[in-house]
Amino acid sequence: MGRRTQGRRVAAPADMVVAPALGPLRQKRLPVKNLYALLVNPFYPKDPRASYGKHVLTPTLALTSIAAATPGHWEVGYWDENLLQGPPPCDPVPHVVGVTVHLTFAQRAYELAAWYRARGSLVVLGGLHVLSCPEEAQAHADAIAIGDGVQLWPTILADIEAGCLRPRYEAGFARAYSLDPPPRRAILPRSGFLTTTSVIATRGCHNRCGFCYLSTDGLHMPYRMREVEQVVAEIAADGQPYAVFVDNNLGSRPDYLRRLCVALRPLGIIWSAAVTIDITDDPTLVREMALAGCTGVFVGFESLNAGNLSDAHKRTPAPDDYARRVEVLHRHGIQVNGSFVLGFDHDRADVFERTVEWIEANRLECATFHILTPYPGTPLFRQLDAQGRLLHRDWHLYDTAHVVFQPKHMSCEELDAGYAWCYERLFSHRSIWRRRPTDARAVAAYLAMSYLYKRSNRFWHWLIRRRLTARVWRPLIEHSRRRHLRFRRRLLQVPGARASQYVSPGV
Ligand code: B12
Ligand code: SF4
Repeated sequence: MGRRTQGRRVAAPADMVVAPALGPLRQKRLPVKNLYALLVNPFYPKDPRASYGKHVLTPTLALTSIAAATPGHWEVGYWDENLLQGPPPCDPVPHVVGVTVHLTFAQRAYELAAWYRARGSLVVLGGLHVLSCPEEAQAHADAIAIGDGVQLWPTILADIEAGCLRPRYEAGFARAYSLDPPPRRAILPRSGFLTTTSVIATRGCHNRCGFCYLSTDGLHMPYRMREVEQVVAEIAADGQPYAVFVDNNLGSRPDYLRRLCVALRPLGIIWSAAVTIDITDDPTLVREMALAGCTGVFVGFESLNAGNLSDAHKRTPAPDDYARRVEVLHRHGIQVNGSFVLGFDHDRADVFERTVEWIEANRLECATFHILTPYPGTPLFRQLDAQGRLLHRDWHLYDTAHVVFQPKHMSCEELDAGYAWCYERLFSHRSIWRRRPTDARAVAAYLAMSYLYKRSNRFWHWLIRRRLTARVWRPLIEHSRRRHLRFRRRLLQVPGARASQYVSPGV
């Protein structure tokens, strides 16, 4: 029993945890630049216990999607505060500022809104948090967009031009996804991200877990799929060796995923995606994924306790079958990044060690841990609120790295310390070593990736500030891609070949 009761506090550079200063609210007004829209992704504090790499892995698709829906006579600017280049620009003062809002950075979004409005810009807020808390967001904006911004943004800009901006615009997510224009990635600072190809093929999920934002009141997001040809053309046009699918669950419709894989194969790229573990129901689909360039999947296991999963109404294979299923993915050279939620009602103080033990025993290449977090508007939020177990509504702490509710079978301090311990242990030399691939030939690449990507936060900070992320990572990704192409050829030649001998380091 090596678990400490107190998680170690890890120091973080100031600019990773504190948003850049904005300057005085009131100052001499500069002229507003007509027909210029600036799109902003607000700052959020980074948890130093997890890898900083994930924050610059790939950009959010919200702003590039909205940029694509902007009429041609508007100029569009982009600013991501998480690239650590200081406060967003205000010379010239934009005519319109569009800000994407998640609950963890809602406060920062409101500060930015006040700052730009004081300078004469019109501010439009959109995103998930605006959908779950519209009244709160309304107070800070000239207009709010509830739901799909791609549909709403052109109307909002047209109303601004006509001088009849309304305070609230609403659209659902039921429109055919293939009608959306491809995201406008040309506006991105390409050097700032490991890859600019964040791409989305589907929307929604066949599940509706009680803690997931997809079960937010008023959010009707049927599973929607884009034409595979559209997705492939979009990836090809961005010209990057590595793509990240940001779909909630790329595997909800296995027949669609199979078609997508067939279409992706000729591109010769590598990619990763979030899926549920039932993807392994059919190993031939997993093989198709490998042949199409899938090097890693992000799997929401959530919990190893069946009671927690059934409380959350998650339709999933039984946890005691997870290990076999992880092996199906590994056999095909697909790395597994498991996502685990801590603090469910069936979790007791032993959940931390049991979870990490399982991760190590099954050699998961990576894992992410989340303290159970009730997003406003979800069934979980309602339940904990009704039980009087919410500690506060400070949304910036609803980031899955802080305890915001009273757990059932442990204290808040135990949950906090257990969460910290999980990361500490996962990134320890011992754990990295225990999780190495069984094939000795794959170990060096695995170790290089584990140390570089997951244990080098100081290095990441340096790269982000200097905008060197793309330049430094590109050769490594290219190397991975070439190794993977060799592995694919082998997989085709020898049906049933075990991939572990050829496992790619992935990213
Ligand atoms: C990529 C991603 C990341 C990336 C980058 C995120 C970023 N902010 O840049 C990384 C890996 C860094 C990341 C980290 C985290 N993430 Co994240 N992430 C995602 C993911 C997978 C995709 C986001 C995306 O591009 N979506 C596609 C776009 C098109 O959809 P959208 O954002 O909803 O935008 C549409 C509308 O909302 C609207 N809209 C949005 N903004 C605006 C703005 C305007 C002006 C208008 C008009 C309209 C509009 O129009 C868009 C088009 O329809 C989502 C899940 C998902 N599939 O959405 C989770 C998600 C956003 N992440 C989530 C969380 C919890 C986190 C973390 C806190 C988790 C953690 N502890 O590590 C961290 C930290 C981030 C933070 N503190 O907020 C939650 C947020 C929950 C919530 N209610 O806010 C989500 C929903 C995942 C989930 N299932 O719970 N994440
Ligand atoms: S399986 Fe994942 S994406 Fe789907 S509803 Fe559950 S938590 Fe959300």
